[in-house]
Amino acid sequence: MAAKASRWLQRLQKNAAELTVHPLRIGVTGLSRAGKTTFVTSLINQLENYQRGLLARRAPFDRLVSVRWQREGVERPFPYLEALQALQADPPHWPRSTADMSRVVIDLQFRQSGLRAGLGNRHVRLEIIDYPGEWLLDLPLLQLDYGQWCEQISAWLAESPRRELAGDLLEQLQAIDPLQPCDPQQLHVLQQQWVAFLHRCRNEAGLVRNQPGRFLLPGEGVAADMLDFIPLPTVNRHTHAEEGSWWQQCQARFCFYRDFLVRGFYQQHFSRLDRQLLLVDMLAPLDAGQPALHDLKQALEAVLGSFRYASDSWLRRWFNPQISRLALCATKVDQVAPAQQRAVLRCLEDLLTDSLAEVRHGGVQVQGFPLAAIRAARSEGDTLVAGLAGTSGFVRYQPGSVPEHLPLDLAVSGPGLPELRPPPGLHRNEPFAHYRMDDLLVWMLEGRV
Ligand SMILES: Nc1nc2c(ncn2[C@@H]2O[C@H](COP(=O)(O)OP(=O)(O)OP(=O)(O)O)[C@@H](O)[C@H]2O)c(=O)[nH]1
Ligand SMILES: [Mg+2]
Repeated sequence: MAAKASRWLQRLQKNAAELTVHPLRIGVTGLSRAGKTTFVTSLINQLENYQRGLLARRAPFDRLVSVRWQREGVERPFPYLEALQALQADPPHWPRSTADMSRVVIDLQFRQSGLRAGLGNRHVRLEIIDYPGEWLLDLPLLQLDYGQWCEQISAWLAESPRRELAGDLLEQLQAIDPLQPCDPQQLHVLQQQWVAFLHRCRNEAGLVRNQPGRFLLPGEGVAADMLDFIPLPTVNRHTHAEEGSWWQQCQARFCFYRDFLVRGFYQQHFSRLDRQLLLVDMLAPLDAGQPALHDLKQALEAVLGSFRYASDSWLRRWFNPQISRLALCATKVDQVAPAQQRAVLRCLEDLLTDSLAEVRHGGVQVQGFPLAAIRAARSEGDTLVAGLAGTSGFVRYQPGSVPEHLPLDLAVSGPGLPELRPPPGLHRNEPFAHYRMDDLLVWMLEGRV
């Protein structure tokens, strides 16, 4: 009788364990071109092929019994099949650039070990949210009013290279009297010019602090006319004007942008994340030189501001964020020799020393990974062999060296890297060759399986 009751209890516990879903929400972010789409594609591929890739021998994946990528019922689904199509084309090419957030849901069933071995499988639901890091650059706006924002933009416009890139737009903006009635058509034209200026900042000078972030990456569901506002250099925090004035029109839309788009994103998505991956292409700015590195530092410091949760921080009070682990990933390190990959990560950590200390101080564990989601280059001796983007042949090259550490003035010469295309022969049902995707996944799941 007792044996029967205990078997019954065990079966009940097993059913309960299998029915309970343990969610793990992972945010993936990075500035434009950081490698997010390629990373998420490789991550799904590694999980789908866990039995044959490097994951097969790593705990807890050695206890993984099934993986299901949810194809239906996911809001704003990540374009996995589209990305695979690009990578499997002949010649292969990289997935196209994305401009909005997207989601992936993957169900994982793990066999339990030790005392829980008889209790059935543990069901972990990975929810991955890929969103543009540029959206985090808007975080400081939450603490500014329109006048303070105008003051800040004026200070940025006073310095090179923004001053030169703005050209006569700066004079046009200075000519506007904020107290006069607003001309909606002129406002629209100026807003378009501001967007074009932000594109120049990003594309010509490699600058990354481009505000408002959603002027470059609006995302879905934002009415275009709500983005019709511009910074006015003649406005400061004391300016005030009547209904219908330039000041009033711009400040009302700025407030909508700040309170609904920026704050809404934090409330809806960001505050629910358990883990965060921050992807950074450190190699391109190392090659571009000092101004690009300087701007990357500023931008990433602003991004990392979203992960500072010290008990006295306003972010903790407003959003009560749950992120407990942050992976800082230097991406695309397959482009340099394996012996230099750790130096790329070290340079990135040097760039962010103070901000990382702040993040850790707020109780978030931070770990760095020199990562390649997909190895495009094969190393042979001290050279690399890879296909160049836009061609069909292969080249053998020797990358220049990556400094062991970044000097304080950020004056370095980069390794001078060519742009590569994806390797041939990628297939959905074969694990892609990578660097350290397995280490990263193990770290992300630690303590949750
Ligand atoms: N060698 C190498 N190049 C990569 C890798 N991942 C990305 N790249 C390169 O980086 C570019 C940008 O990668 P994406 O994955 O599109 O980056 P993203 O962050 O999604 O970019 P946006 O959608 O434009 O914001 C690709 O087109 C490739 O040229 C990698 O693992 N290895
Ligand atoms: Mg993308």
